[in-house]
Amino acid sequence: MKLINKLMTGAATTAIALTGALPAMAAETWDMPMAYSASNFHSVNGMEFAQCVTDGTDGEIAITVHPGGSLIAGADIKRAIQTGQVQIGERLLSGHQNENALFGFDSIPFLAPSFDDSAKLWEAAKPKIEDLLAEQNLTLLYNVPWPPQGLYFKKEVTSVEDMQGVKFRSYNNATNRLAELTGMLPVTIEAAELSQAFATGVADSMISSGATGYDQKVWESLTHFYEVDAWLPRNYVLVNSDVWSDVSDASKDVITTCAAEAEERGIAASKEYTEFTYDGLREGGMNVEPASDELMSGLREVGETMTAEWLEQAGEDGKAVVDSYQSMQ
Ligand code: PCA
Repeated sequence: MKLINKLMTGAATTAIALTGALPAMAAETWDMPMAYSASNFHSVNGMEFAQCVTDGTDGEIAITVHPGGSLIAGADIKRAIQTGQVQIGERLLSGHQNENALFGFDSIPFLAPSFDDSAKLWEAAKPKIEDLLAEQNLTLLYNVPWPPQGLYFKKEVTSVEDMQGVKFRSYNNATNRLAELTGMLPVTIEAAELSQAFATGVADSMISSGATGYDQKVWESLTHFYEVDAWLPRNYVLVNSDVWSDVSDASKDVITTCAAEAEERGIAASKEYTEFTYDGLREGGMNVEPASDELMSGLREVGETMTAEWLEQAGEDGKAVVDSYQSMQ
């Protein structure tokens, strides 16, 4: 065989081999760390989203979910996605208010205390948050609010004075600041570590949703939940922008469709989970009731301070978000 023929045959063989290998070569696995327990509604929703992508792309992109902070702890998930350590993941962005105050737009006390208000606030904030994420090599696929935040204690609390000196678990700057302004002692603890933290007395209180108290069976240690409806913080599913730009148009379509469905499903689950988990806390033996007027008025004062501080930190962009939200009311 002449050399040229040999080469051609070689090339043809390689081409056939490549074609045959294409589906396998194109197949990618994306690791998706999530910080909250496997049974949490965000995690269940994320697993459905992952399945939707895996099925919809015919395995071209297969997503493996790692809930409960098992692969990466909540606080480190954003960086892991940014740097490409993982391709995709879910994070509570208000946990990064130190980096940019805008990330805390969803944790301003009493600004948007219902699901409807929270949806409007998100609409107002979305362009700015997406820009901010783009600067950080992150692309937002979907986000879902937690149910309204209320206060958990190990005793009856009817005023801010009763909160003095209590050890308080925080999950972001806003919760930390709330503790400081009410005379509590904040300690940052990941949701996945909560049952243990309460059982060992590292903390005796927190602000969170009924969902997180329920998922972590906090009735084993705590006794009271007060409905405060302070804010509805959001979890965001983010993909590394370099990874995203390499995705084929067809797969992008599949992923954005799965993401839109996940967002809708997640919001519905969050709404449903609110009452369901209050009932669960009651069944666990906790007192679940609205906060007293006195407690609420003390918290509102604290909320005013926190709102002013946030507006100061978030500058013009922050003010634009709040103004745009208020114009929708
Ligand atoms: N649960 C999360 C954040 C907000 C919520 O309801 C947590 O407590 O960590």
